[in-house]
Formats: sequence, structure tokens, C-alpha cells
Amino acid sequence: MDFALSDEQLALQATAHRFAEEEIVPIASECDASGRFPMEVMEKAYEIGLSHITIPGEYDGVGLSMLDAVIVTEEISWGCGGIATSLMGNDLGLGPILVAGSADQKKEWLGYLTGDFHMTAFCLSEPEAGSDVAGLQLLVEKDGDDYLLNGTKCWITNGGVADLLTVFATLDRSARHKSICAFVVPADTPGITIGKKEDKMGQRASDTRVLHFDNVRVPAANRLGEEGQGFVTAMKTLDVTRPSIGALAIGIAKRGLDESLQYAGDRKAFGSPIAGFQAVQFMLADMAKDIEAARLLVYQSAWMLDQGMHASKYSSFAKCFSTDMAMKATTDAVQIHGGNGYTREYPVEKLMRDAKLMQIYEGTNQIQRMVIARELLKGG
Ligand code: COS
Repeated sequence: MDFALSDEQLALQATAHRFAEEEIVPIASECDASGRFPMEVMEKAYEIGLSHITIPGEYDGVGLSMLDAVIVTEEISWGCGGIATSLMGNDLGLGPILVAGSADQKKEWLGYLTGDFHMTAFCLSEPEAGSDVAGLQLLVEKDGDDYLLNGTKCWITNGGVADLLTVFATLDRSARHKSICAFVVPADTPGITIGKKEDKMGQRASDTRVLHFDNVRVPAANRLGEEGQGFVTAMKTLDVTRPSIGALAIGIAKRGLDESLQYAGDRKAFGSPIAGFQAVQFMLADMAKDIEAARLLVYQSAWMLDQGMHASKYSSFAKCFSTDMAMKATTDAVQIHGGNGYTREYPVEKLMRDAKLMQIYEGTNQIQRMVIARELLKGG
């Protein structure tokens, strides 16, 4: 077993960290306060190969392995969780094309994404179906050689800025997961309207929207996989992206640790820096220890995916453990900063707000525990 990163991975990590320091940190707090979507950062990340990172080289993509991808994601997220979510949202959005697209569909749509800068969005959640994917209601009907989509999606990351959507819809609501289909849909298709932008507690730089579909006509050629295979496509996509959510959480937690180490060294109480007090040292030690443990789970699940192994349980381990860890680590970061940590003058209160979303999206941590328990009980 070799725990060392290769020279290429260390270089990639350094590039992503430099990008976070130079391009993301300077605007993170402004985007957090205003909710502005930093499209210029998305474009720069795309130009230097830090976005759409999972598109294979054969489609002119960056072609990073999953292990490489989580290394990049952690560093970007160290700069800002909301911006990392927006960048990573591109790989989530194109995920169903990688999972279920035919050779022609991959050539066309991945080529579209590598030919020029285009954002993507993964459209799965609905007002009445977030955790219960099989209960989704957005209806698809056959109409000649086309399909018509009708319904509403919500909590869509990149919903207002994406050029390309992957959309999940059902042919028969009563048939639950067996009738779900996946489609690739250009966002400017007539009938799609962008609804309200969510005014979120954290990750405020990311664009989270409601999308309405009103008789949206989609050619049969845009269906990804067979009719009824959409549910499994969604699950396989999430198996691949959940380690990246773990990495995103680690980036936020690591920033909390770095800020806390700095603050504990500077801040004096009872005549000496608070870093000298065991009460503070124990919080710092726990943060560092838990970050390492989370990173091992994230790296292992990413490595398993790179080996082509079934990784549902490990992806859920990584997502659940890392995001719970980030919530605790950022709460302790605020605690170490005391009253200052509770103000917007210091970056740690943002980290705590950003971390909270991670226990909720891409499957709540209760859903992750369900996935883990089911895999355990079936002997996986
Ligand atoms: N890979 C391949 N196949 C899978 C799979 C996976 N990871 N997970 C499930 N399946 C298959 C099952 O094997 C089953 O196949 P059969 O029809 O052959 O029996 C089918 O899919 C249905 O699976 P299951 O019975 O487990 O579905 P449920 O409706 O009970 O629930 C959960 C599945 C809860 C795990 C799923 O709905 C889920 O992950 N929800 C959270 C979704 C989410 O992350 N939402 C956030 C929005 S996305 S940002």
C-alpha cells in the first residue's frame, strides 16, 4: 500500500491551491454577502483545466482520475465551498452522460462541453422528491419520435447558469424507479423557465434554482440509456460524485483548521496566546485527526472507483463521515475564534454555514446511512 501522491498529483494539488488563493479567496466573501455568481472564476477554472475534470481525454477532456479529481476539489473548496460546489456541479451534471451515454451521445455532448465553456446542471430533485428519487413526478410522454417533459425541478445547482441539463423524468408515476428515464437537454429548449434563486444560509456563491418544464420537446436521440434505466443512472452517478462531496467538506474543514491555527497563535488571553491552552490544543488536534481520517475514506472510495469497483458503500462512508466531520470542525473553528468567530469580519462563520449544506445535499447523511446499512445487510 502506497500512501504517497505522485509528482503529477502534487503538482495538480499545488495548481489548484494557487488558483484558490489567487482567484477564489479574494472574491469569496463578496459573493457570499451578495449572492453573486462568479462566472469569471468558472471560466478561468475551465481554461486551466480545473473544471469539467472528469471528461476523458478521448473527448478532449482533462481526463483526471477520481483520485486526481478529489485532490483538486479539496483545494478549490479550501478557497470557497460555494464556488467549489458550482465547479463540481459541472461534473455532476455531465455524470449521467458518462454513465449511460452511447458512444455517439458522448461524442456529441462531451465534445460540446470540451469545445467551448458551458456549464451543466443535474436535474433530479423535485419539490416532493429529494431523498425519494423513485417518487419523482416530472412526467415524460412519448410524442412521435420525441418526448415531452412536464413538471418542476428544484434545488438545482447551476440551475440559472447551465447551458446543458441532465434531466430525470418518469413515464408512469405509479411504477416508481422502473419507469424513470434520463435525458440530456439544452437549457435553451423552449418550455424551460428558470424559477427563483434560493436565498441560502451558506454556499451563497452557488446558483440554486427551481426549473419549470412546460411541454419541453426532447428528441428520442437525447435519451440516455433505455427507458426505465434512469434511476440506476442517477444512483451510479451519485456513487461517483459522493467522494467529491467528501473532498469538498475536507477543503472547508482544512480552511477552518488553518484559520484556527493562525488565530490561536495571534490571540492572547490571560497574558499568553490561546494556542498554549490545552482546551484549544485539543480542538485543533481533533480537527487535524478527523480531517486525516476523512481524507483516507475519500481517497479510498475514489481509488475504488478508479479500479472500476462497486463503491456505493465507500462513497457513502466518504460523503457522510467527511461532511459530519466538517460540521464539527467548523463549529470548533468558530469556538476557537470566540466572539470574533461569530462575526463576518472573520471567515470561520462562513465555513460553518457552508459546511451545513454538505450534510444535506447529494443525499442527506441519513440517506447515506441507509445506503450503508442496505449494503451491509445484503453482505456488500
Ligand atoms: N448502483 C446500481 N444500481 C442501484 C444502485 C446503485 N448505486 N442503487 C440502487 N440500485 C438499483 C437497485 O439494485 C434496484 O434494482 P432492481 O430494480 O433490479 O431491484 C433499484 O435500483 C431500486 O433500488 P432501491 O430499491 O434501493 O431504491 P429505493 O427507492 O428504495 O431507494 C435510495 C434508494 C434511497 C438509496 C435513493 O433514492 C437515494 O439515493 N436517494 C437520495 C438521492 C439524492 O442523493 N438526492 C439528492 C439530490 S441529487 S444532488
